[in-house]
Amino acid sequence: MTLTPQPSDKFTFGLWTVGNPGRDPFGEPTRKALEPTYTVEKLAALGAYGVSLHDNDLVPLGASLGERGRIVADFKGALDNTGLSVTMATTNLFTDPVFKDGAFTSADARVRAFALQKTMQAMDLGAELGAPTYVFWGGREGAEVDAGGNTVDALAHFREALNFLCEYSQSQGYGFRFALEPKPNEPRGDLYLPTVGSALGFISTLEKPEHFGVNPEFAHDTMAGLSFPHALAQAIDAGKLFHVDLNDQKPGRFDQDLRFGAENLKGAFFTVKLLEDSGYSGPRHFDAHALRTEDEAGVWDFAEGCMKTYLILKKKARQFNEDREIQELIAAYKVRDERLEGLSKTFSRENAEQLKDTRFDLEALRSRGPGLERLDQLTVELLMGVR
Ligand SMILES: [Mn+2]
Repeated sequence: MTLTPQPSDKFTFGLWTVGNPGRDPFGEPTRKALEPTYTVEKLAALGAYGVSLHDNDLVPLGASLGERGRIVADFKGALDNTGLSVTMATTNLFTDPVFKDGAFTSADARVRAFALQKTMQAMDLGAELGAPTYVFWGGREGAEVDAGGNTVDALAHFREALNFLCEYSQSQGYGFRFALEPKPNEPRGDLYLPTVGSALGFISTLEKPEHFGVNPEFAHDTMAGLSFPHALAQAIDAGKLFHVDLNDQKPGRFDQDLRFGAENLKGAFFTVKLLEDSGYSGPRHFDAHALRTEDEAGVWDFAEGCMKTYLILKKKARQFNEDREIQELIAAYKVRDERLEGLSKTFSRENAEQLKDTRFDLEALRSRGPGLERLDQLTVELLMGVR
């Protein structure tokens, strides 16, 4: 298996990721902005499959129709020349100060209506570029203070907006699959729908939940001290993994968006293993950026690093699945009992009665060691390359 990325690996990057100029709340940009057409050429040369974009990553806010047409035509030309696809589109509903107190969830009806207008225009752009998936990351959908009494209203407004936009997509024949991207905080003090679980719960309240899934992000769960592989597993279990944002993060920090695998190698390994084992066929999308210290060469090192680490971990996941000792330990860990599994799988009065009459050897259950120390050490050795 080669460690050189191929389009068939389905690696994708947001224009805003490699295009991140290194601005932070305390400092000015450290790099020049990259032209979208140049970004497409560079990513294609590195073996990427596609790009994703916010409306304003490509078309600046306030551009005339003529300017928009020229920019989109140039961009399409770069896509055609390189064979790259646009795999996901989204709306920037966070940079403009108009969204300082929310977009879809703003307490101001005029802001909510403008957010719908801007999103419909961004969906038109995404459809024109052939994006199959549309992501909603509510960057400003949250609050610092709850004194305005908007917390319940905000969810109702959010629901109305998503229902409206789903109908818009269908009436236009766009057929987008929508993915909600949860995040606990930043840039707002507290964001609504902070976790994968809250997004999944919210989706079930929408008019057409079948068109909505989630776009979990490694850094977002990690910021809150949660396990990303567990969040990912819940999305897979619900059949709602529509897209995924890969990066890395130290827990308890600001949103670092580090290179995939840069910090938590075990978390990255189990993320890749889950994606590969589950049969997820969507883009492996990197939503991260190079360190602010870097120049443009560092940006491409960052992009290459994300993909290479994924491929190494994919190889390791295969090795894990083929490692006889590891698989024997897993088989021993997952204790089977045909009779009890038969009784507990589905309820019947008879099964319930038999279960109530069953005597369990609790001393044996209490004293049994499941062998996780050995199994985890073998995993670590495998990741360190000595297995
Ligand atoms: Mn993201």
